[in-house]
Amino acid sequence: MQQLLDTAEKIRTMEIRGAGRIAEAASAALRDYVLNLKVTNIKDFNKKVDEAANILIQTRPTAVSLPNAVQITKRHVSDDVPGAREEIIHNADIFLKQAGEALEKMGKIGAKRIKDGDVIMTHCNSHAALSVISTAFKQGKDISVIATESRPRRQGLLTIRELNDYGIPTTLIVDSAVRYSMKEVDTVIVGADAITVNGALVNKVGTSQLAHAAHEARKNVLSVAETFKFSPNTILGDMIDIEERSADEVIDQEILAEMPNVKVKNPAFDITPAEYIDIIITEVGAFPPQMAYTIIKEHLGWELTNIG
Ligand code: RUB
Repeated sequence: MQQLLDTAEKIRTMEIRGAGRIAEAASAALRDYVLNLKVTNIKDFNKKVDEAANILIQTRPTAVSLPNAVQITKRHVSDDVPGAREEIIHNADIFLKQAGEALEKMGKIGAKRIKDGDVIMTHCNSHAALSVISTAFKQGKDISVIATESRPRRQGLLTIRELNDYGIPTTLIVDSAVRYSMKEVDTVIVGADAITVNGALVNKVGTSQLAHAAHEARKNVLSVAETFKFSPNTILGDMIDIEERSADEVIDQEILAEMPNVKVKNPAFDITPAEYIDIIITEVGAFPPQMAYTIIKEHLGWELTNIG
């Protein structure tokens, strides 16, 4: 259990971050947990697995990839412990393999939407978005990137390092310079923490204003999202919970304490409506956001009738 708790803590504190990476870490943690789980009856086994799954799911509320990965990993039909254990280990191994392959496939599909000479704007630090950008660059396309800082956690600094290491010409801007810089941009490429059934994109706070500015300037907006980032529960009317993080990330607590009339709000994500998104690049193809229901139905295997 300690190992699983360590992973949960790393996800909570964002040592492991990004919707894809937290999904992979949770799936691997659950696999390693059942590997060492010393119970002999299936009822106890299932109870322990559910407890462990809940610990992982509760670490961060917004990225749907996390509960999806946990569900995909823990489901089993065996009613004996060795069989159930084997199924969960197998599920995790397949999930991790497919997640790695998805990044590559999305890179190839998305790169077709990038032309020679394009200027791309990206936000935060998305491995999926970077896969598309780096694939286009490796194909020899002469591209450059404008990357936002992404306050308050400044994930943009991770992005510019990665882009620099690829050799891609990159400009760092502060988040408030997005609209001013949009005139230079051809395509906006961002990742996703969740895609809802009506095709809305939930991603790092600031994504919606970036998409709004792109829409106003008639620039394309691509979101790159593995199918496991689509949210089945939104079919049931559930809303995506937007993570509210600590004020410490925005302002020093001592300074804040000097101003009793001031409070801080720090939402980590926001919601971009489907009409601001041109296409969603998944590992199974490029789709308009309006096709989100089909993706959920066909690729997550969940329909209205079988969601718990
Ligand atoms: C990260 C973020 C990323 C998505 C997609 O937020 O919003 O755009 O998670 O990332 P945080 P990826 O830093 O708060 O986790 O494409 O790597 O899955």
